[in-house]
Amino acid sequence: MDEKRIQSIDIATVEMLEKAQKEQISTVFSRADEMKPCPIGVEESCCKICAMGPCRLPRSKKDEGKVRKGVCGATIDTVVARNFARKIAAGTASHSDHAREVTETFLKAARGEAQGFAIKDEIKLLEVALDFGITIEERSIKDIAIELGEKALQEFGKQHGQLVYISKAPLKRQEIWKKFGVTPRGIDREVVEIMHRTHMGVDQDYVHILQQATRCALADGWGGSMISTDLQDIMFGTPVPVLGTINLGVLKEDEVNVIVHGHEPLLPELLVTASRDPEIKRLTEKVGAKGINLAGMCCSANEVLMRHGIPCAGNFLQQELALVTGAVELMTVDVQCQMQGLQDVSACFHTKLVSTSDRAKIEGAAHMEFHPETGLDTAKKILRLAIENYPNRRGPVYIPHHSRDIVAGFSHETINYLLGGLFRASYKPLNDNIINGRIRGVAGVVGCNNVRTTHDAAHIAMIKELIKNDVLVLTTGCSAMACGKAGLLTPEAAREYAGEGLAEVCEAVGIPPVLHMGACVDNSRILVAATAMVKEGGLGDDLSDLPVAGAAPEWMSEKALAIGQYFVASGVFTVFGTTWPTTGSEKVTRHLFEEYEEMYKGKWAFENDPVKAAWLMIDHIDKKRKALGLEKARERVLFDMAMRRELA
Ligand code: NFS
Repeated sequence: MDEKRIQSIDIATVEMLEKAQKEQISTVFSRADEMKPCPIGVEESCCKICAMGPCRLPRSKKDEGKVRKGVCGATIDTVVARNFARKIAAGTASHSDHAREVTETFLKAARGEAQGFAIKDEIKLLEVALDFGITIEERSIKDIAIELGEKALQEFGKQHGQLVYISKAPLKRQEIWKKFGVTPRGIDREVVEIMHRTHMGVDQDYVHILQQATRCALADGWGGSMISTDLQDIMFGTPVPVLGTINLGVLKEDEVNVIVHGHEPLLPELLVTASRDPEIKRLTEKVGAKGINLAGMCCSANEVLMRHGIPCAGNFLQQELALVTGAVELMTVDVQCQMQGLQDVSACFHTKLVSTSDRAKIEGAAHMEFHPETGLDTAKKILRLAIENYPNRRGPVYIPHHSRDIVAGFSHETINYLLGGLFRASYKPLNDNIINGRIRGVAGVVGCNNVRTTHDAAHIAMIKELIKNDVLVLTTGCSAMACGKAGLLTPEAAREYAGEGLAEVCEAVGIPPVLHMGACVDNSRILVAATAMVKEGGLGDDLSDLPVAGAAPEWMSEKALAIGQYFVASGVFTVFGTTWPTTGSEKVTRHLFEEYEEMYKGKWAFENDPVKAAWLMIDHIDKKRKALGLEKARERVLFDMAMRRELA
């Protein structure tokens, strides 16, 4: 263990880690100190897809100059490409299975069979129905919604043709996808095909394997994730800017604390409704608590924060620490990013850990399954269990008193409206400010925390560097939460941290320099926003022409790789930090880091230093500005005093 390792830059996290250490509670941080990553696995030089291995193929002196091969003859390039593709399949499957659950619930809601759910955003329903080619005319909202639900569900099992949302992308982009044979047909089909192609003895050409990885990732970004976002918006409301609070300090000593953790916002929505039920309130008073305090964790937190202003307890690496407070009566978990370690931590306190999805159980945890037909009843049952558990707190609780105010909920629709106004909603002001150079470009900084690097540090260092240099940042997931805790999600942050040009624009519109766009599936909102920029005009005719870049500096999950791959295949230069999973093969890495630029006009990069990574992004943005003939405009903004006076 490295004694000097800084575990987190977040003070609430540091305080709770001290408590956990004192009380000898195992957390992801202590377990990471005890277990070094496998050096062969880190570079993905290991093949275990058949029982003749596992074959270990790390670089070694004795093999220098030779092609490393497994016992079946599979080259290191095939092995690394297979491993990479399988991760993308898993990431796509995760987002898309979430989308399937949402779609099935949506269909039940449309038919009036989902307890507590309704169609909230009728305007978005009509817009999305048009995308799906559904006739609107004089039809009822119910009819349209049912047809949309049915058509959306078909996207998963479709075998031929292309996904509906593919035609939302700029035409030039669609042509590139066609040219390289990566236009996704059906969501499930692309995932299944990766699993088949990477089985022993099937696809054994790394370029060809990665082609399918790209097609699968596009089925995530322009398929599963986009369907989730759209149908969730229609059912629960499209987010608009909302004031919220973030960090472990949102937990309350004298209230019943319930944390919703996971990803699918279905049950969390109903928990919000149930927490306002008079009977639940009465029960809360009966046990002597001042109220019910619902708080979010991980991407579920982003969902309920954006739509209801529900406080957010923290991001990925804080999940166990929330329980270490001893103040949490109950935590619900559904799917993804939930550590099994939660069960051990909850057992140290009175906390009830409750799994709620029929696809995920945790050994030892209670299980109360969510089904749309009885969702509200289940939500109330869960809250009753939490209330009954309030008197069982063991000893004094300790809540770190750190939390920050944030503004979240910048959907594509909101940005459109904020910039252009209700009657002439448009991206023109954003494009104009990019063209005149006040805004240098736009970066999407997203993704996880990873315990192998200081919690939140890379997100914050990278984003501060970007906004200081007039790059507007769009953020989601754990990155968005890191920004909230560091005070970057308020309009005031523009004056404090942003460069002069970006600050001027943010102050004029009243927005933060970093826009919280939601959960990880909402990275699809970034694709939609970028497409709107292209369609607005003046910045080229493809996503790859835009002065934009993407990053996930603290990634850890397979979903992050799927996201990165669809960003890259959509023409976006994308930088990852912490670790890179193809270092075992120079050919695979060269293909993704260099040859992709020729093919998809977007490419991957890896840089562990977040400030250097920010500069890779800024240099790329400047390169794109130059190609658009915009470099002069920025020089004027930076150096022309008359223009500065005019701005003032
Ligand atoms: Ni996305 Fe990473 Fe998980 Fe959300 Fe957080 S860890 S890939 S940001 S909570 S999905």
